[in-house]
Order: sequence, then C-alpha cells, then structure tokens
Amino acid sequence: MTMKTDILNRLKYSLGKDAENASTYDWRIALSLVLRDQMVETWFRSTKETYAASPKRVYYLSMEFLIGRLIEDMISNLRMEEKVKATLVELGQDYDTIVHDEPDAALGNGGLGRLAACFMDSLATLGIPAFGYGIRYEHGLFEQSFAQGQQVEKPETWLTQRHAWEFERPESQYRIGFGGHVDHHEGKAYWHPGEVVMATAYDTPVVGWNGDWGNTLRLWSAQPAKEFDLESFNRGDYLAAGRSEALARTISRVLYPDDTTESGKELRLKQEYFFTAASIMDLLRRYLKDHDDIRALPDYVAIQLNDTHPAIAGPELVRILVDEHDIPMDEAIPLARKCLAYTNHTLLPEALERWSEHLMGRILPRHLEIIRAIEHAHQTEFPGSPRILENGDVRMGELAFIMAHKVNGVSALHTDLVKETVFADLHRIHPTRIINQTNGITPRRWLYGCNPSLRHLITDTIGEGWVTDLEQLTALKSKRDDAAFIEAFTASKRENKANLSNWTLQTMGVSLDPDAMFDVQIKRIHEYKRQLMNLLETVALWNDMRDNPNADWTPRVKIFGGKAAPGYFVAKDIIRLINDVAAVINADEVTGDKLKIVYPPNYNVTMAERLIPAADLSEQISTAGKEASGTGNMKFALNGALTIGTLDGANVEIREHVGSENFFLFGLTAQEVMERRTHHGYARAAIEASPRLQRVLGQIAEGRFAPHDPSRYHGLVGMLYDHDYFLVTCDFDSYFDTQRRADTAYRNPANWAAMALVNTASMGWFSSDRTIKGYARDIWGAESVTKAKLGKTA
Ligand code: HBZ
Repeated sequence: MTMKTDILNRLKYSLGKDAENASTYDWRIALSLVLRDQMVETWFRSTKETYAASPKRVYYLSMEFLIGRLIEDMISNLRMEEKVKATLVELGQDYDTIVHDEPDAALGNGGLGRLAACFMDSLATLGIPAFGYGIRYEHGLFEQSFAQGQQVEKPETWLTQRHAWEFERPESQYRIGFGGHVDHHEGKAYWHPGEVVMATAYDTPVVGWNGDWGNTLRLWSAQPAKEFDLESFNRGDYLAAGRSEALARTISRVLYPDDTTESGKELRLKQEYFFTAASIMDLLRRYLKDHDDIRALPDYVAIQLNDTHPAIAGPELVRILVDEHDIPMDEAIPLARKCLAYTNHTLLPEALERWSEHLMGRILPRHLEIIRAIEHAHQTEFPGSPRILENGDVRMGELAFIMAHKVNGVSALHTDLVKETVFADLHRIHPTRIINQTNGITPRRWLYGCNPSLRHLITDTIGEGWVTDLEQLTALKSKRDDAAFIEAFTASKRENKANLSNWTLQTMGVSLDPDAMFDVQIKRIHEYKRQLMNLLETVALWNDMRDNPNADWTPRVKIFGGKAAPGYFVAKDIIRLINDVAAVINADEVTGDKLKIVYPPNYNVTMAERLIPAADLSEQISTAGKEASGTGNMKFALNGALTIGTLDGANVEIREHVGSENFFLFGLTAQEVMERRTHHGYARAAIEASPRLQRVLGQIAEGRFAPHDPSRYHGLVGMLYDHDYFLVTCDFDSYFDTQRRADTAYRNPANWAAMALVNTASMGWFSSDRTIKGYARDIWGAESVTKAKLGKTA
C-alpha cells in the first residue's frame, strides 16, 4: 500500500472523515498515525531483541520530559521526509502547515526537562534498552502572554487534542498508596495506606536514527481506585471515598512551574511518590517475569534519578525489598544503592528539596521509617557524617546522595563545585562517588531538524555520517579559508534570519533587518541568568547611539524569550522592564533600525527551533558558579552563533573546544564571585565606578521607560544598589566592552563567518550521544543491543 492510501484510510477509519471534509488537524492526526505504525515495527523488534539478549535496562526517572513537537522528529528519524512531502503534495496538503499544527508537549520547565528529552533520543539512537518514566500531565507548562508588558499565565491544554503518538496501557496499572499507618508484627512492617490512586501507563515509542531501535517513554496518569472507593463507601466512609477521587484527579493534572518559593507543597510530594512508585513497581514486575533472584537486580537494572524529584525511589525500593521480599534492611540498602544513581542539576540552595518530617510521616509513614533506617546505617558506618534528617526536615539531596552508587554533576565546573560546596562533607567520606558527565544535545533535533539550510550544506560537504557521529564536523574546519564555502555558510545563516523576520512580521507585526546582528537570550527568566544585565547594556548602547547618531554603529536586534515562574516577582518585573524598554527604543526614530528589541511571548521548544538557527550572538551571561551547565549554549554554537559568556557551566568547556579566539569572554570567575561577595558595599562601589551604568540606572529609576508610573522600577534599581547578589553591577562594564568587541568583529562578515564556522565544526563533543555513552560506561554499566555503537569515542 502506498503512504497516500494509508493516510486516506486512517482519515476514514480512525477519524471518520473523508478527504473533502478533513481539517488540518485531521490530516495531521492521520499522518501521525501512519508514522506511528511504522515506528511500531521497530519498537516490537527492539523489544524482542531486548528479551532475547536479556541485557541491563536503563530507567530514566524524571518529573519532566520537555519533548516539544514530535512529528518532525519521527519523520526525520524514520528517514521519510521526502516521501511524506511528496505524499502530502499528492493529497493537496501543505507540509509546513501540518507540521506546525502539532502543539508542543511542554511537560517540563527548561533545561532539566529538555535534557531528558535529548537523552531519550540518544538512548534510542545508540540502541541502549531504556525506559523514560514520568508523569502524563494534563496541563504542561503554562502559556505566557503579555498584557501591558506584564506576564499573564494561562493553563496549557495540549491534551484537549488527541495525542496521536501514545498507546494507553490499561493492563499496566498499579495501586499507589498514601498516608495511613504502619503496623509492626514479629519484626515485619505492614503499611496500610489511607488513600489509594491508580497509576495507568501511556507509552510513546521513541525511535532512534534510521528507525534502527525503539525505546519507550512511559508516562503515568492518575485514576481513582474504584474498588477501594467502594470499600470505603460501603463502610459509610463517604469522605474517604470522595478524597481518593479528588486526589486522583489532581495528581497528574498539572506540571509544577519551577517555583523555588513554593516548595513544600504536599501535592508535589505526592506527584513525586506517585510516578516514582509506579515506575519502580513496573520495572520490578518486568524483572521478575524473567528472573527469580531479586538479589541479582543490579545486574539488570540501572535507575537514573533526574535531580532529587524521584529521590523517594531509594526508600521505595528498600521498602519493597524488605517488606515484600523479606530481605534484611542491612542487605536491602546496599542492594538498592547498586541500582540507583543521581544527577544533580543545581547548587542554588533554594532549589534543593526538603520536606518536613511531619509531612513525610503523614503522606509516606513507612518511607519515613525507612529513611530513618538509612540514616542510622549511614551514621553507624560514618559517625558524624552529614544527616538526611536535619532540623525537622528530610533533605532529599543527602538522601539521593547516600542511596546512589554514583552522583554526577552536569559540567566540569559544576561537578567541582558540587564536590567543594553542597556535598563537600559527603564527598570526603565517599571520594569516588561524585563524577562528571557534561551535558549534551541531540544533533538530530538541534541541527538536522531545526536548521535544514545548514544541514544540507554540511551533508553536501562531508556526507551524512555526522548525524550519528557529530565529531565528524571537525572536517569542516579546513573550510574556514575557503571563500566559496564561507559564502554558502553565510547565505545559510541569512536565509534563517530572513525566515525569522517573516515570522516576527506575521506573529508580532515587526520585521527585522537581516543584516543586523541577531543577539539572542532565550531561557527561563531568573536573576542568576542576568537578563537584566543584557537589558541594561541595551539601554547603555541606545544612549551612546543617541549621543552620537551619525557614528557607524553595528545594527543589532536584541531578542529575548522566556517565562518567569508565576510566583517569582523579581523575574516578572524584569519581563515588564524588557517590554517597557522595548516600547521606547523601538519607537525611537533616532536609532531606528540600528537597535531593536523583540520579545516574542510564550517561548517554548518550537520557538527555540526557530530562533537558534537565526542567531549570530548567543547570550550565556550567568553569574559564574550559578548555571550548572546550560544546554542552550551548545545549541547556539552548533548552529554557528558566537557566544558572549562568562566562565560558567559548560561555557568553560565550549570555549576550550571552539578556541578562546572564537568566544567573547567577560566577567568575574566563580572564585572571584565568591570573593567579591565578601566586600562590603561591592555593588554601590561598582555603580560609582561606572558613569555609563549610573546613567542607565538613573533613567530607569526616573521612569524614563514608564512615564505614567515613574516609580515602577524603584524596587529593582534599589536592589541593584543594595544587594546585587548576582553581581550584575560588577560585571556590567566588562560585559559592555565585550559587546563592543563583538560589534567590531561583526563588521568583518567573512571573518565573523569563519569564527562561526569554527564553532559549528568544534561542537561534536557536545552531542548527547557522547554524554549517554559516558553514563552507560561510568554509571550504568549498560550496553548497546544493536552493538558496535558504544565502542567509539567518548
Ligand atoms: O538543568 C537546569 C540547569 O539550570 C542548567 O544549567 C542545566 O543545563 C540543566 C540540565 O542539566 N536545571 C533545571 O532546569 N532545573 C529545573 O528545571 C527545575 C525544575 C523543577 C524544580 C527545580 C528546578 O523544582
């Protein structure tokens, strides 16, 4: 059968539509179902091969999977682009319209969730048997709009449409208990939960490059436990019956927006336990189908905890081993540890999870007992070591560390800081436990998929091997002196910039000058990421341009994108200020096209796929020591943007790979940052030393950008003077000067393009394939079932 017939059949039999009456949505779902059929073949084959080989399986537990749209991933990984395009032409449908009809699956906040998505792609491409386990949120990350420049949040509703990629698995259901009490009888514990909800699995196949291997993303959805309710109901306990329904309805309803000020929420702890417990039960069931000896579990199971959100996996696994398999506690703890590893993604103290013992005891009484046992065992072995239970709190970082056989940081600098700061004492006791695995990004989505013009140029030049072996890009370095190639490279970037300009024109009514430097900062809005410093520099540049309007300025478009957590008021003020400043500068006839600011609302994965290929300059300007790694930084450099950045996170390693001459470095180092904070009045001193910064802060404080509400930004400016914790003021001058060096460099287009090319050519190491090989080798002891692929590099 042809693909055309397949699609028409799907339209008819799965959607009940004929071609005459089908909407874009109908065509998209029909096409998606046809593609899914293709994937199922790979998927079944992979499952069979996995059972035959009985290898170690990897389980990646993550509260977030920020996968975005799937259709183009599926089309390109299955190598069906030409065929799909031709078929849609035959059917009179437009490829782009159909692809862009799919809503983003925004089941994550930012880097941590996107990393999980890149890892799933690499695991499948490398043929490593793996499951991603998470929550099937009914509402992903909120939708952002701006009203008078201020962020407005609306619930996200991706699941009101049919999600064509998933399979519901009603047969994979587990009972997840909460609360209740624990009985002890003759040395055994019996947990009697007070509430139960059901976890139902929804599977999305994840197919790797070339359709060679397929893994599963298994997301759990909460449903009421009917029989349980009936029992309560019959006892006359109507409240209990209703409670379980209500809990079930809320548990998988909405993704928590990364809101560090709101931790301690009971529902979040329940979400964490819900998906972790379901995942552990599921992987144990799979294991016990083929194995009798529970003690051999670590030979077949590797569980990776994506931050502390699933850290309850340690106590849960111990609970099952002790209470259900009668393994003594002192044996169960090390056995569980051999299966578990933990990735740390942040040093920010406010982001390290703690739950009050009281709450933990109420929601998970048996787990609190087990946590005490883990604590006791660790203290007995290492008296005086850091405690899991401290000041009435359960510290999830310490719990995750103590229950993991390996703990990893996500960039070289971050790993060093993990050893020196948050886990310094535990590191002394367990000196080989902390290791580094620098993050990476999948080249399939972040070059092949999002940047067709560059993809074609590269493939025409060096062949297609780079897609699964990104180090092959180094072959492009020899082209830096090849004028024809540089011209083609420049043309590709220009095409992407023109496309972006068309999009901003259509969506925001602003067109951009493709000859201007596109300077892009896209990420969550956070003080440590310093969007504010970028904005202050923009105002300073505007002042200089107005002072000297006839000078030969390098035209710039400043592009911002990102959401603030709904309860993070400083971040929301920064958003408003960006929009206020944009309104004034964009209307200024003196500066005109020489300086523009655009801030498209609702930044998401799809928007990143548009913006990154069109960027000339990548803003990676966090306070040194604060950004664990960054992965956006890698996406930009791979797509031929130059970085302006601090020595923070993976910027350090990116700079080493691309060469210091191809990277705009500025600012204090992590050591200098710590040192500077000890100086009394450091911010005020920095402001007093910088007339340029003083002027900008004066303008903002006077209401230059909010003439009808002149005191609007007094708080923000006052904060910079009095406690500029993220050292915006201290790094400002160095940042401004470095921006001017970038201006000068940009004025020599051929040289700029050569520098950009070296960036692209040097980014091979940052493929998430390399990262996953590192995890497989150093943490999981897992291997590729499709063979041959793990041996190389890393
Ligand atoms: O993880 C990010 C780091 O900030 C970034 O530097 C790194 O590249 C990335 C991948 O390793 N961390 C996060 O994205 N963290 C969260 O999204 C988060 C989510 C929920 C929370 C706290 C943090 O409750």
